[in-house]
Amino acid sequence: MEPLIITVAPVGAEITPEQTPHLATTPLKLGEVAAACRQAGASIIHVHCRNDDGTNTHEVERFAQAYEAIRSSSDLIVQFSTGGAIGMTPQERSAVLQLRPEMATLTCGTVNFGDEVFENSFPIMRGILEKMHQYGVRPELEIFDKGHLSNARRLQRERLLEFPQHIDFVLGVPGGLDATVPNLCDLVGDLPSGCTWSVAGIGRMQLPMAMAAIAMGGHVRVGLEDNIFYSKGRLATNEELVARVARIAAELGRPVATPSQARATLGLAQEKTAGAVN
Ligand code: KMH
Ligand code: ZN
Repeated sequence: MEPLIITVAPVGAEITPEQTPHLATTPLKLGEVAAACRQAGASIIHVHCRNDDGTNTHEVERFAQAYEAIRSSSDLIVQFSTGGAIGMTPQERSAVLQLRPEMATLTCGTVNFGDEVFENSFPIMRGILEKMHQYGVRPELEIFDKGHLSNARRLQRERLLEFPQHIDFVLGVPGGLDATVPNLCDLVGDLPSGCTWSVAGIGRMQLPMAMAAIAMGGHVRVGLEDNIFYSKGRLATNEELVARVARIAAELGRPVATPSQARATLGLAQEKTAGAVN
């Protein structure tokens, strides 16, 4: 099996500083988290930004500062969120693509999100994809529900998307598909040929989904965006969550990928960056 690509999603848009002291609210802190997670075995960082007070922001300037901080402290693959936070406009969510990150997420359909709705209509998806093409940004397709794969195939028929792609299954969002092994197997069996995939289990399903992905030959996303606990009642740091997956993967005979190996697996250009560990 290929080396394991671990994506760390350290911030997200849902958790608050009141819930955990480990939320990186500034670009400087995000740079520190990136370095620690790189040491622990991560090769991709999925980026959301906050203001100093912990509120959400998708301002281009803040993302530029975060990008610089991450780049000066690590050689991680930088993947921006275009999902943002519920209530942000598609324009706000996608403006950060002008910074030309190596990758960015594209959620492939609308989904209930707790009591709210995470809106990704076809016009919204097309608009984001067009900007990705304009700025040369590689998408990671975020799949919260089975129908999202059908939507991705429709975008392919419209010639806005080519397969194979890298896919991230986000399972266990209240309103999306449950994080179960049968659901994961079903999704993987439905992938267009040649796609690589990772899974992000929400809450206490983060670790079981990661274990299943390691065994199945997939890749893993962990981090406080999806789960703030290491174990019941014990708050986690991002690097602890990454290190645990790397440790278990090693026991199962899957070493973790360096960012350079992950770039090769995903077909991304190799970058010369500061802060490389090896
Ligand atoms: N915060 C969620 C509403 C993404 O980053 O692309 C959307 C999200 C997906 O986190
Ligand atoms: Zn996200």
